[in-house]
Amino acid sequence: MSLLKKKLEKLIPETQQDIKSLIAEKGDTQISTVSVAQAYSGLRGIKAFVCDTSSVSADKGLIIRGYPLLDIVNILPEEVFFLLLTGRLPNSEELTDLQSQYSSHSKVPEYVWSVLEKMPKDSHPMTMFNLGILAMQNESIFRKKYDEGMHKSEFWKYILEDGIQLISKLPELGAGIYRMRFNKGDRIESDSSLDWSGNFVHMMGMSDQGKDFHKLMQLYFMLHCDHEGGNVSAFASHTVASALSDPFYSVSAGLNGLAGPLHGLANQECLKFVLDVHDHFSGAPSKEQLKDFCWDRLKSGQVIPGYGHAVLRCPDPRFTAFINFGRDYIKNDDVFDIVNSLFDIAPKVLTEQGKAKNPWPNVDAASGSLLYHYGLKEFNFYTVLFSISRSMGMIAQMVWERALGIPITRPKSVTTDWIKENS
Ligand code: CMX
Repeated sequence: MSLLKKKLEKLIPETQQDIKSLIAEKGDTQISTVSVAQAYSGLRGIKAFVCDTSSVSADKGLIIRGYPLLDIVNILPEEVFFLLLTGRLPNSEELTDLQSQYSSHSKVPEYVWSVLEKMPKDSHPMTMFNLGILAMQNESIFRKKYDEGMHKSEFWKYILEDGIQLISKLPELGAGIYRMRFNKGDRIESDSSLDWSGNFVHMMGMSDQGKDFHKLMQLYFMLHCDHEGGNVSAFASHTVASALSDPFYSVSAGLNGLAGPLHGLANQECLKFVLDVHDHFSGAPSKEQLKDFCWDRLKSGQVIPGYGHAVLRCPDPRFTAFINFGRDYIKNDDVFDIVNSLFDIAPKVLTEQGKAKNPWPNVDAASGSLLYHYGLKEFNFYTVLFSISRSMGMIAQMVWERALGIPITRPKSVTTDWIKENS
């Protein structure tokens, strides 16, 4: 048995008991109310379910199991997955154990490539990635065990098993799609001596970008891992998984939400915006020019990608971590300079416009410029990287939802007539 599973076997009964007592003691306490305006506005701000893997505070941003993000930016993505699931960082034996599981399950079945090869050559990489995950649903152990009549107390174990299978395969799937979609040549065999991010860089064919790019990918996969439970992708995967759809179905569903331009696709949109600025001014513009460019964009009814957030009311610490990386490692780069200038200008423009509740940058504002610097220029691939990482959060949330026996998601909708009669 893996050390991660062993740890969870001990932790889960303790937490089940703790929550049982909490519900017995405080089950009737109100934690939220819903106004008519909220009912028409994306459920914003309504506290209606629990997610313990991470939380997002308006003025501090992401906190993972009690650790403010900027305190743990240097940990590996493998470590953050262990942390999301268990509430503590792995020791070196536990880390090696998890890494060896990732290595042993990294191979994507051949039939997946046959499916992807049949797709139109200009398919969006996110469509290919999500379809690849869905195609692998045939591998689900949870589904097989469910069909055999497994007891519900066993659900979490096979969600974990599927989850590890899936996470192990995502670097090979993502890298293979990159090479196929952008004509980079044959797929490159996985190298089990490398860590999860290093193996991804190797299979992309980008090892020649050196250790700084490897470090950037470790940071990238760590920073995007989770963002509590209510964002579109987490909530979509939570809802689908609550029907006992297995992790392949549920993660693919969540990632279809991540592919929207107001969510994860904003990283591709943001770099596109920055490159438009660069092309328009044939280099980095002055602050006045950049301000006018932002205003033109707003006046044409488009958002400034990478800025604003439904929960945050401060610069996203994930943005800060990326900007710090860029300032440490990247010199004389017009594209990164524009990202830095935007950080100065865009919040002022958005504040002046007075619509966005949060004028500050989110995770998507800087990441693309760093990838671009290291030669990963195909920006419609960027959301696949976000997806590889975010799958960890979805899986961790799913394991706990099944362990705690959270039932099928089914909030109640009402009609406009009902609101008129009852408000
Ligand atoms: N540029 C222009 N207008 C913006 C804006 C931005 N970056 N952010 C918010 N606004 C506008 C909204 O479109 C809305 O306008 P209307 O009243 O005309 O509809 C108004 O300000 C109020 O919106 P809000 O309450 O501040 O923001 P929401 O909670 O509704 O939406 C988000 C949040 C992220 C979708 C929004 O800020 C946005 O569209 N940002 C740009 C896209 C982006 O960067 N998304 C990535 C978010 C992080 C992630 O999930 O990856």
